[in-house]
Amino acid sequence: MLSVQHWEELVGLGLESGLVGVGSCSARTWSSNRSRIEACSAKGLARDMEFTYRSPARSTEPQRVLKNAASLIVGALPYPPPVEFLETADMAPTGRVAAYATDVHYQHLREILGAISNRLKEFGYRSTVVLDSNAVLDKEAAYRAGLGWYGRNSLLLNRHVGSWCVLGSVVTDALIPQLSVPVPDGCGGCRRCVPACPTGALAGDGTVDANKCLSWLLQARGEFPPEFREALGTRMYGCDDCQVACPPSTVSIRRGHLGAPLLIEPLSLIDILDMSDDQLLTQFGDWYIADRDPDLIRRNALIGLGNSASEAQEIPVTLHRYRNGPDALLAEHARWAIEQRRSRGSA
Ligand code: B12
Ligand code: SF4
Ligand code: SF4
Repeated sequence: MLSVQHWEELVGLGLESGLVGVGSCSARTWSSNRSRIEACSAKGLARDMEFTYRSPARSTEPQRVLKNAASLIVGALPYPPPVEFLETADMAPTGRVAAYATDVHYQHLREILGAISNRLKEFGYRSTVVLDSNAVLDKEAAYRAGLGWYGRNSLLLNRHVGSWCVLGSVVTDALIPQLSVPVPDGCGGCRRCVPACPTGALAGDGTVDANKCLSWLLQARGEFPPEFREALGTRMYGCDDCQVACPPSTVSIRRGHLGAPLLIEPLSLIDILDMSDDQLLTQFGDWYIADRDPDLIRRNALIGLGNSASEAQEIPVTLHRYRNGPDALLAEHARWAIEQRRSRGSA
């Protein structure tokens, strides 16, 4: 059993390194979550996602990560919200990236959890870091560790920073003496995220329908569903609308818990459509892209050109090049974009 003194040292280490919360929970199998994932799959809500859906038994048994695991030490790392952005006709067509992907937040969290894990090893325990993999349900670990509640937008909401945090754990064979208590629901009667979702992907019971969620559709293989192309706007990776609409998350911005939004280089949609496969995979290598297929990035950029308010002269040139190009999937998305611009009176 880890001593109280050692536990307090680990919590202090996490908080001093920037975590907004550190808690712990048991590594015993999370059976109710397994049934819930299976139920989501059975209802068709998972579309073609793999992740934790690939093996619900594995993702709900932390002991498969580390033999004889007794506990998880869970951390939440806050990140700045998205920058407000309005594209105008005289600007170059610009792609948008969700706030969580504007910096290497997962890497920062991995380093902090790595330091906690190393300290545990110095105390004589075994431990390993897991985050954003298929091995453990990160939100469930955080919920059990008392770091927040499940919002109707399906995200884990922390009382200080709302959902503007990434989550991860250290799985260890150390038994933690003071296991945390889950936080009660904080959504109450609020339902703002449900109508704020541009595609109606939120059922309102904490589940997301991946068939409609832009965040998944941007990553998924094949044709982008025509009925959601206009709603995509100029997003290139991720979607923040169900967080931007969320009062606890917005309040955390006003209270200054998150720091200033990160300004990133504008993402030129024309440049993206001019890049080689290698250039695309180098520049966007941190993104999850199905099969590492750079055409999926091009597909999304073509839809972005169709929706862009920009009147840059390169747009029709690029779209016609792709419409007449050899790739049937990209040609179809370019045709859609040309039609979309024409219907708005743009070139
Ligand atoms: C697959 C995945 C996605 C998928 C599916 C999302 C989903 N809700 O399942 C897609 C690609 C759509 C996605 C999008 C996003 N994701 Co994501 N994603 C994951 C991943 C890899 C697995 C999630 C998972 O297991 N889903 C399976 C389903 C069945 O789980 P679930 O919906 O959470 O259901 C659980 C609850 O319902 C709970 N539960 C049980 N009983 C009950 C009862 C009630 C009443 C309720 C409400 C819930 C509940 O049990 C279920 C099983 O655990 C995790 C990382 C990880 N390894 O955990 C990141 C993760 C969830 N994603 C994250 C982020 C940041 C995002 C985005 C915000 C990114 C963006 N800006 O685009 C969006 C948000 C979309 C949204 N509203 O959820 C963060 C969330 C951080 C947080 N504060 O919650 C995670 C935890 C990554 C990380 N390590 O930080 N994601
Ligand atoms: S990420 Fe976007 S599309 Fe997905 S549920 Fe949230 S608001 Fe809807
Ligand atoms: S918008 Fe309201 S209902 Fe949705 S997650 Fe936030 S607090 Fe909960």
